[in-house]
Amino acid sequence: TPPLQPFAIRFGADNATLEPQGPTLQRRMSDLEGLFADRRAWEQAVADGDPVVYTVVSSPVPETARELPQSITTIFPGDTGGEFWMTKGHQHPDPQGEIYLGLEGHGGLLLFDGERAEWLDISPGVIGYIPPGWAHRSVNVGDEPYRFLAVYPGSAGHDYGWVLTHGMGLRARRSADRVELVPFGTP
Ligand code: M6P
Ligand code: ZN
Repeated sequence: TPPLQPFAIRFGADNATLEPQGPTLQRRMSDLEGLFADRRAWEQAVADGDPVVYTVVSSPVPETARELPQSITTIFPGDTGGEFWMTKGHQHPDPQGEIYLGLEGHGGLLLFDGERAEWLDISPGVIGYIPPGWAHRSVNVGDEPYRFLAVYPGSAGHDYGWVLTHGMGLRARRSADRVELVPFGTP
């Protein structure tokens, strides 16, 4: 594929869209099988309307080598069995970095390199840096939609199986009025 020509990309209303826009996707609860600690609660949520947990809108920049795609992810507020709603999370098959810029709401960026887990609070105006080799998952810890802009190398790729095999080190649980980070194995 030849490189793109220069062009401007604008945030749409409420920072929810990019214009021009490329591919979009919606992930429902049923797409998050095996990710929440409480499987019964997950099954109940799927049976109980299978809500949209998050959406991703991308700019038209393709996921190809040397290009630099961007996307806005919106995670809706909620918890399943006490675990805050979150993205599937992935590792880059080609270890390359990525940044997340907080746009709306209050979230967290969970990072795991297979041994160490880190948690970054992300609010509007904060950039979370994802170094090469760290799997990453975003979590909405607030009561409104959490949105962030992601910018990532087009050849990084998405490995979802890695997270199913290795976990993410920590889970983010609702505890009274705050976030409780618990070890991954804790039910
Ligand atoms: C961000 C980026 C995307 C990713 C999306 C959803 O926008 O990191 O590459 O696809 O979040 O996360 P996931 O792929 O883990 O569902
Ligand atoms: Zn990524």
